[in-house]
Amino acid sequence: MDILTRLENGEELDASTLAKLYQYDLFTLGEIADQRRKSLYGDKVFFNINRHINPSNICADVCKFCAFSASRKNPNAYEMNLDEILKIAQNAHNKGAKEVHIVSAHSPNYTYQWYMGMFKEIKAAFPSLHIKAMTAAEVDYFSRRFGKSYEEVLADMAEHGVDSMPGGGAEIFDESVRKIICHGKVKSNEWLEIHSLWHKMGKYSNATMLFGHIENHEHRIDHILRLKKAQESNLQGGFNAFIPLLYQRENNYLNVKSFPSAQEILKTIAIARILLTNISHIKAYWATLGLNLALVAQEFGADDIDGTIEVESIQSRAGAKSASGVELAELVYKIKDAGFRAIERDSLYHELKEY
Ligand code: V47
Repeated sequence: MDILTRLENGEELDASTLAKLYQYDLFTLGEIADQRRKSLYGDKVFFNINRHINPSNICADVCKFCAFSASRKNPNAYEMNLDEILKIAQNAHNKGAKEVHIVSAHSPNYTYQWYMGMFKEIKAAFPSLHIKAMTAAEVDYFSRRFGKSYEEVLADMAEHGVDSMPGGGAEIFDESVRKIICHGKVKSNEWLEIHSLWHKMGKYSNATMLFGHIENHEHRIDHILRLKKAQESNLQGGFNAFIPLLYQRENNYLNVKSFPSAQEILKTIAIARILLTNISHIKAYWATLGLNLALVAQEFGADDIDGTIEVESIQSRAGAKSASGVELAELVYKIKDAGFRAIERDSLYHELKEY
């Protein structure tokens, strides 16, 4: 029996069998994914007005795919102080941002108290601003560096104003790939454990997957299945969105020779929608896909495009055309021009406004 029928019959299949989904043509996968997406959200495309803040690019870890952290390929090390960060949050708030997405390199220079205090000051100054901050990789780094358990770090984050966690640091869960691309950083089981502990606190987070580098189809499916399993055991809280991040190739140390075609990228998004029946949202992150492909992806299973971002430093350092974010008017125009309804959401996917 073919794999799609077996899936429809509710059979549980392993990653090597499911990897054969890539052998289907794009439109077969796209059709099923689009039906699922439409039955949930019709022709709505979700986005938010957000501001990315990356306090420092000085990093104790060395991920081969990363062009953001200060190194020989990026000699411009920087470290923001609290005033700078508060000014950015103030500006973003004035411009209508509902979320600050704060992710930093693993800088050995910030103290635990300073970092937690930064969240507290932002929350005190702008109580309505949702703070999405601290990847599981940062939680793990803080835990190792300051001798605290994951539980302690997560409890302190919540106490100091962090509302939800972003999905970064997941990369590819397969240990053999991880060893090559980000040896030394948070391990797959630790990443999953940190999110699970956060969910047990009744909190929400996202989950990413970095794809299009040295991994194969089975590694991607394995990654998706591990997330699905983790979400199954959540009694409260959980993953809001799955975000496949397309690898950007410039200014980094990963020696990749071939890159996925648009068909391959869209298949990955469609397969995610088909398999991840328990994660509500699939985000086609425009900063890695480009706005045009991210909009096409909305017909292949995605329902979200991320937001205005304002300043983007991680993917743009590696070649993406996302350094200055996107103007709200342009984002809305493009969503509507592609035939969708442009729905501004908050960080937890409550609908705020239709444009
Ligand atoms: O984990 C680093 C990725 C991630 C490259 O939760 C790269 O809503 C592509 O996680 N090419 C951080 N990607 C960003 C992130 C994220 C982004 C947007 C929304 C959300 C969310 C989370 O950036 C890292 C890493 O996988 N990254 N280098 C690169 N060369």
